Amino acid sequence: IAAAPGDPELASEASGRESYDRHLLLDHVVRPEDASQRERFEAVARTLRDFLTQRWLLTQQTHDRENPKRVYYLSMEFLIGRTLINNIINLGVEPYVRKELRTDPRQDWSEVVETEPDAGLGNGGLGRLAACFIESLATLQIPAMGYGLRYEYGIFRQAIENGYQIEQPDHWLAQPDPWEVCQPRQTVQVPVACRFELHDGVLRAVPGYATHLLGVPYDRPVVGYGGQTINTLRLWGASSPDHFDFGEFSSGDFVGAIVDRILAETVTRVLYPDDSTRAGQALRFVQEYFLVCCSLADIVARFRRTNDDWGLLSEKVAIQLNDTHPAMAVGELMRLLLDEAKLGWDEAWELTVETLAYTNHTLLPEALEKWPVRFFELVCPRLLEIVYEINRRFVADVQQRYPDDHPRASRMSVIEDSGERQIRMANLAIVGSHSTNGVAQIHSDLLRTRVVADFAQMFPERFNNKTNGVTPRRWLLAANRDWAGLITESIGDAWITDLSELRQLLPLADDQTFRSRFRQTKQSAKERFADWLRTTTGQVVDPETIFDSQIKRIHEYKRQLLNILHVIVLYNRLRSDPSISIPPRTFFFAGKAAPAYRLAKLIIKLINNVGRVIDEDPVSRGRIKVVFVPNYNVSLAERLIPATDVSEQISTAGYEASGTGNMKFMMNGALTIGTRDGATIEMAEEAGEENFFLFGLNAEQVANSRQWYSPHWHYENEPETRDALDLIFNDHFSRDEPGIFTPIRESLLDHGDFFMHLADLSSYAEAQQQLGELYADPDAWTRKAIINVAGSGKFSSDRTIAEYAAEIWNAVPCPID
Ligand code: DL6
Repeated sequence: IAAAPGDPELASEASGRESYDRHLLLDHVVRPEDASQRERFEAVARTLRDFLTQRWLLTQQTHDRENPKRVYYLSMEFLIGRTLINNIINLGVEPYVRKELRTDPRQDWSEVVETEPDAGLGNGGLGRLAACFIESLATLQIPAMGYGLRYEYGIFRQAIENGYQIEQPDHWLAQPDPWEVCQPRQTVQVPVACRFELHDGVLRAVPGYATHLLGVPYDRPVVGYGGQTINTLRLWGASSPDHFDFGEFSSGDFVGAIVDRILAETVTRVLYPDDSTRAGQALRFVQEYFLVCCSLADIVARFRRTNDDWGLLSEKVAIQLNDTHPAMAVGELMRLLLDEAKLGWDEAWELTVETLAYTNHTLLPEALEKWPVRFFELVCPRLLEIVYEINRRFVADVQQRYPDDHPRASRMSVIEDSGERQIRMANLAIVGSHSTNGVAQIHSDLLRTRVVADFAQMFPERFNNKTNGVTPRRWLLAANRDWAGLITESIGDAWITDLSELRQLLPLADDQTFRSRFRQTKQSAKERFADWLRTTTGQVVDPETIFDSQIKRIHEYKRQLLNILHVIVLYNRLRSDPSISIPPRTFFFAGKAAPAYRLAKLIIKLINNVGRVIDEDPVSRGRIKVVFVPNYNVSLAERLIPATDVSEQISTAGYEASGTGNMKFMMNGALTIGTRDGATIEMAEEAGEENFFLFGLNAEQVANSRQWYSPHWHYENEPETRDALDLIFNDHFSRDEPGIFTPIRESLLDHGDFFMHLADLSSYAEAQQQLGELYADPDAWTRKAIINVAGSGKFSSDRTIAEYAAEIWNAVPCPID
């Protein structure tokens, strides 16, 4: 399309349709009237990509010319979801695209949008945050690039069979992705000191080789709102050098000749599906090394194109490490500066520390990565040498500062010596960077005072907080068209790029007409969701009931178990007195459990079984309902969040680093029932605690009561708690499979209930009771919901990114003409 990007006026009337037809014909050899839905989607997406390409190139040219400081976001995960509708909205071409599509009578707008598969290149919050961040970086016109891996298989597809989670592969790239552009000319080499061989289906690394993998870049446009800046997300695909072993080939071993290539491609084949634990899988180690090597080679090459002086590196480059997964960057950047730039150690070290910054995303000790030294020896021995030297110097510093404190030096060492020698990646990241941040105030505080207190004492200036945020373009403007439209009609559209503008809604909380219009938007979102659920899963829900959602990874600390225990409490109340009044409620659960996390998978089974029994029992049918929506992903969140009245944020206090789903619900007008944890604390501060349903122990109480906490006490002394548990243990929900929930009993009673479900159950039930009473008063409920939306402005990722830019990266916008 020969038109000014982002300016539909200048696109000739026919050009969009022509380009669409041309893509159908040339890419698929099909006439428009014969095209399949998938082909139509690809043609629309490619037409749009044509449309934005000039702007994309102009962004790169401007950055090359202006030579500004660039930000690089390194992340093993980018949970992108769908792209089409968000690009259309951010480019401001929606009316134009809709009009063009109407010229093809067989083209259905929503079907086109929904044909796109979710790019599930992440597990949960950490990956989705990365996707929000790159969108905000582009919107704020900051010269930035995301670096990640091009997994052929994203997070598994979850099916539910007989209540159990079944994992199925998600081959999202089975059909060509219209957004990506392969850039083979910018392929990089990744040295590896071993060879990979396949023995009986097991991948083995054989030491003693000097080979390399190839990192092939696949670029995706990241369109900022308004279409001014189009940044790049570069995902690396692994390959092997393009050669045949002619000896093997001519002897007839064709398979042997190409096996290297197949093994090399294995590196980026699949995303590891566990979000909070990391058993030491060697392939994951190679993935992390591969991401770091490819990205740093690329970053350094770009820097050198416009800068002769290595000393300018940290003035021109900021690299943010999304968790410790890319923390090998500390060693690899040192290697580049020492071995390739030939700098001395001190200068190289200063540049490394000033260039890198690290974000921590979890306080769970099992999620703090450690890699066996032998993996480094096998794959990247030079990196190990450098890490040893970093550590030798660092431990010497510690000993000099705290001369008699040997335990401190050993706690802080980057190398763990007890048992198998391992590298502590969080220690490496903190030592080798100038900034360590947590993702909500409480998380940053706990990080500083508990998890890595020694480091915070030694480097207090390095520690800071950056409370998470989410992009309002995806999570409000695109996901909730009616509500977004009503907001814009009432206060203008400045909120789209300055979410603090939502404060202007505050007086409207007292406006009867506005409240009733808010309710209409909520009701139609609920009806739309109910329709979608019925047609896609066959499950029928009543949109007149309260929609209550807990959607997130299934994990003990997130306490889906607490939610379902409360449902059982309600069920027992109905069983003992069917005449009591309980506001009709639908409890939605959605989320994936790590395939090896047995208790989390059993919790899914329990939720499904409770749902079935409640449906079958006349005493509860139609009054409470439990729905487990399978295969939670970004698109499902985009549907369910606008339709939700009650947001469940009920983690054990001190364990949820921030949460970001909590923010999405808040801006979409749900009321939160939650613990004082993560960013929920700041959300309640913004909206006023009186507009929240907070309950349970706070983080300090959780920590202080560990010594004496007894779940048995609650079981013995709280009749509702005991009755709920007994119903589970007596197989009321597992008549066909007696005893299956024994591990839940063991966890809650015999093993001490580490996540303190029973400690919080009664105050949770009490808060739920108050919530139910408020819902009976629609005006009072709606008033609080609007106040919540008005208070959600802080939780835009634009605000978060502006803080990173000002306080960590020292980066400024670079406007594109
Ligand atoms: O910072 C994004 C997100 C937080 O909102 C969640 O609270 C936190 O659980 C999540 N962390 C992870 C952990 N992965 N690792 N390691 O996903 O980060």
